[in-house]
Order: sequence, then structure tokens, then C-alpha cells
Amino acid sequence: MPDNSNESPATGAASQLAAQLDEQLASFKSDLESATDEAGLYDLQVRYLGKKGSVSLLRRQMGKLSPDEKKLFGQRFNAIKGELEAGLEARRAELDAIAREAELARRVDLSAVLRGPEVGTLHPITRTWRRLEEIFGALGFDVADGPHVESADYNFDRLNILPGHPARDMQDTFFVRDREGRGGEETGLVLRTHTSPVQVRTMLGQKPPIRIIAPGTVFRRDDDATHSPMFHQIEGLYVDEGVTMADLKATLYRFVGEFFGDALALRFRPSYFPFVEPGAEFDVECVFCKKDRDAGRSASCSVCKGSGWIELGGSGMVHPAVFEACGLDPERYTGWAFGFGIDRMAMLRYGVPHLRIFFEGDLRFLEQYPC
Ligand code: FA5
Repeated sequence: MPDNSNESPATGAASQLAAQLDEQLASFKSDLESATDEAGLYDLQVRYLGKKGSVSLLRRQMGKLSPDEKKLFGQRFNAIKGELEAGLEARRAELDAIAREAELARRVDLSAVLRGPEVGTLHPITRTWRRLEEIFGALGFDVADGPHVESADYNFDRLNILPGHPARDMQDTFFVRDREGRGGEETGLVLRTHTSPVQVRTMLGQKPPIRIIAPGTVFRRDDDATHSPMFHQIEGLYVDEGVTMADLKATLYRFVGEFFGDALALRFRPSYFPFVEPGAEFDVECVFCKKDRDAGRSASCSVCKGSGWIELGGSGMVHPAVFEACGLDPERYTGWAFGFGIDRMAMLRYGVPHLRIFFEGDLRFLEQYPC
């Protein structure tokens, strides 16, 4: 122990204060080492240098020192306070540098950013539908529409599909129940079985010249590998004075060329639809095996089964009875109509072998058609 017996009380107090200052400095230095973030540094600053901090409190005891001692202690106090402040500053810079280095060393997975939000795409049938509108639009056809729940009058009667015709059979048609719970033919309401009632709606609503297409959803009691109870058709109708079957063939020929991007052959086969006379089914040359044309057809073509032709739909000249039922004079006007399956066209366009897969909502299938 130092012998302080000769020292004046003031001298003892001065050295005691100085010793306490040194102690505070030492304890501060060790605390500083263990401060690892800004919050820790702030805590130290308050504990040592704040208004009630341990170092600041020592300064308040200066009053009991002699003027000379005060001066000396003041200098010592300022030096130590400076050292504490510099220590805090240096540690802060050190921690900043460590944080910066850690940030630089961090591996950023940029691919996560590049993936971006997942967006859906248009269904292949929607795209086919739009392409059909585009092609016929360029040929001067307007797009017409009609309701899914249709009157039997428009869906059948005015199209010359008279009571007793097999197409009116309950096996083919979904009849809609009315509010009283009555079903079947009694209600006069059906889910439209084809897009042809849009012909009726258009002819009742406007005078020729009429040039429309009517793409839309239709419903039938059909359910097997190649038929679905809900599918899509497109109707075409051209009515004016002097319209002939040659216009029909030219229009379909032009359409097929645009759609398949090739001048494919087209053929008509006589057929019966009650609302046209004459009526014909039309086929297009098989888009998949036409390259074998000269070499002889490939019997193994799974699409046309080696026949070389693909059936597209029905067509014909509008029946005079239909004109009459729609208020148009059959002596003055002639016209043609056609109707075919949009889904069938989508199958041909995208090389999809099964119809049902379009409607199953399986993303593994749909994602194969991304744009
Ligand atoms: C009709 O529906 C006539 N309205 C077409 C028509 C219009 C003829 C104008 C004359 C004048 P059809 O029942 O053949 O015709 O059907 C036309 C096409 O719809 C068929 O060639 C086929 O591609 C498609 N189709 C018919 N039933 C189904 C079904 N259940 N699932 C998928 N496609 C079908």
C-alpha cells in the first residue's frame, strides 16, 4: 500500500479520483471489446459518458479538490474522456467494416430474382379461337354471339329440325328445367347443341348482306374418347343476293390455307343437315401426311388413318325454310353456312391426339403450350 500519511486530504482525494478514472478506463476497454453492434456501443456510451454515466459522475467530485488539483484532474479527465470517445468511434468503424465484409461475402441467389412472378398463358383452344376470328375478320366477317341456354325454337324449329328429328332426342340434348321443375322438351329451353342458332338470331336481327362467324361453346350428351359433352364450334354465315356454293368453297379454301399455312386441298362430300340444301361435309387434305402425297399415302398416319383426308365440319346452302322462318325472302336471297369444331382445329394445330385432355386442366399438358 502506498504511504499516503503525509499527503493533504485534498491530495488523497485527487489521487483517489485519478485512480477511479483509470479503473473506469480499464473497465471501459474490456467492455468495448465485447460490444458487437451499434446498440452495444450506445449502451456503453450511456453507461460511461452519459449524464449519469460512471465517468461523468467522477467529474462532479472535482469540487472537493484544490484549484491546482482541479486543473490537473480536469486535464486527466478530458484526456480519458477523449480516449473513451475515440475508443467508441474506432470500435464503431471496426464493426462497420466487419458488417460490410460480411455483406460482400454473402452469396446472393440472383436466379431467384430472375424467375419473376409466374404468369399463366392462354389456353390452346382460346388461341385457336382467336386465330379463327383473326382469319375470318380479315376476310370481312363480323363476330356474332348467342346465349348458351337457347330456346328450342332457335336451336331446332327455325333451323328446320322438326319435332321427331333424332337430333332432338333426349340422348343428344341437355334440356333445361324451368322454375316449376318441369324438364324435357316441355320447357322449350336447351343448352344449345350447336352454334347454328346464332344464324337465326342474326337473320332475325339484320337484313343482308350478312357476313358473320359465331364461335362459341356448345353442349351435347356425348361422352367418349373423341367426343366431349362440352365443346366448341364456329359457325359461318354469308347471305346476300347471288351468293353461290363457289363462294363457300373459295372462302373455306382460303381459310384452310391461312390456318395451316399451306395450300391444302379441300373436298366436299354430300351430306344431310336439315337447315341446308344442298348440304355437304367438308374435309381437308391431311396436314400430317401430305408430304407423302407423291410417294403414296402412309397407312400408318394416326390422324387420317391413311385416308389422306381429315373431316372438318358441315356446310351447305341455307335452306329456303330457314330463310322463311327468319323473315327473309328465299326468292331474293341465297346464302351459305358452315360449322366445325374449334377443338378439332386445335388438335390439328398443336398435334394433340386426344380431345379430352384440353378440358382436364392438367398443367403438365397446358404448360407445353407456353405462348
Ligand atoms: C353441326 O353441328 C352443324 N350445326 C354444322 C353445320 C353448320 C352444318 C352450318 C351445315 C351448316 P355436326 O353435328 O356434324 O354439325 O358438328 C360439327 C362438328 O362439331 C363436328 O365435325 C365435330 O368436329 C364437332 N363435334 C360434334 N360433336 C362433338 C363432341 N361431342 N365433341 C367434340 N366435337 C364435336
